[in-house]
Amino acid sequence: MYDNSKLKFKEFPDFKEIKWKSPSNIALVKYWGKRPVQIPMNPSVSFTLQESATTTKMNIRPVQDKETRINFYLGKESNELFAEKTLAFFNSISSIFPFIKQLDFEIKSENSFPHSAGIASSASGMSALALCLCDIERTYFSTLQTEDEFFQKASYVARLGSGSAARSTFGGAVLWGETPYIPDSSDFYGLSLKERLHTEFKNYQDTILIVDAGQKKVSSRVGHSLMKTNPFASHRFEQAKTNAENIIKVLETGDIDTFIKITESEALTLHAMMMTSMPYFLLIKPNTLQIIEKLWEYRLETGIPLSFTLDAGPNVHLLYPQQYKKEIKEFISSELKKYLQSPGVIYDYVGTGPEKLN
Ligand code: 2P0
Repeated sequence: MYDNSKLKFKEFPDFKEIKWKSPSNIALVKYWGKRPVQIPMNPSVSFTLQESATTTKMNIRPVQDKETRINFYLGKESNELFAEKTLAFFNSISSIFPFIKQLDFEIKSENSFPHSAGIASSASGMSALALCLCDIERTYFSTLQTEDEFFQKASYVARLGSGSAARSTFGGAVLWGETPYIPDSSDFYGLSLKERLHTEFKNYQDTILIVDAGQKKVSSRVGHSLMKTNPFASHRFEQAKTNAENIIKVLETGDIDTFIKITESEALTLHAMMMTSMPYFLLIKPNTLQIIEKLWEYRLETGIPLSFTLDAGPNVHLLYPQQYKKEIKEFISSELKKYLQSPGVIYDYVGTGPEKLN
């Protein structure tokens, strides 16, 4: 779709540093199951986060040896594994950006959140890389001149790095995957739902409770692939299609009761898919369930529309309208703190999307 043999330097200009900050996102309707190449089995919908982001600086120069070299720094440390992974990713997209083969890269990447927080750094990291590459194209080849073209291609490329990254190149809420309800939707890139967001959701809060800061035992890559043989998979994909359409309607109308039903059911279904895969596995911990039980009691007692979602891990994302921030903070300190590990609590909220920095 985006292969373009013209994107090659005939001569090298003076290169400037390129710098992008790109957010992570939290799925409300989950992507779990895919087919080659990075095509989701169902549409997913996410909130873009504001505080949890990756900032990536890219410096390029004409290739010195025969093959592209990448130096990758995560924070201040040189990271050989990330360098290798990024090189493999760049090689896989060199027909989209033929100039990659003509360049060496120095990439310096920093996450605003601790590694142990279990926030998807692949989403923010891959989208930041994709935005930098699209920016090289835009700057030196004068293509991608409209915002729509630029961010759509960035989302397409980010998807090839990590599926959920396709949803990190836009702010507000994002749909990735085809649904008949939204005619422009695509399996190949995300679509911003920002303009459709009801006021209720524009600054919705996502407070992340760190239940376990350890490395998870089963990767998302393995989790996705186990959906190929999961006996409930086809029903799950149908359910997610319905939920994606309904959550978009909810985001448009501000119907928080239905929002709660869909997001909590999606979170539990995601983990049910893990438990019913073969081999089966568990990523939630006893304290994940303790928190969910407490949350349900609290909602019943107070009437405050606090709900939860889960990513592929044990940490709990508390979702609620901004006006209840004070109450939720008190609830966390009095009832939930005892279930948490350092760094404990990360306050985030629906964000504005990626940003070019200079
Ligand atoms: C999501 N997750 O929709 C789901 C819900 C985790 C739970 O997408 O193999 O890192 O890179 O495409 O995107 C995590 O999987 O997987 C994920 P790849 P990714 O956010």
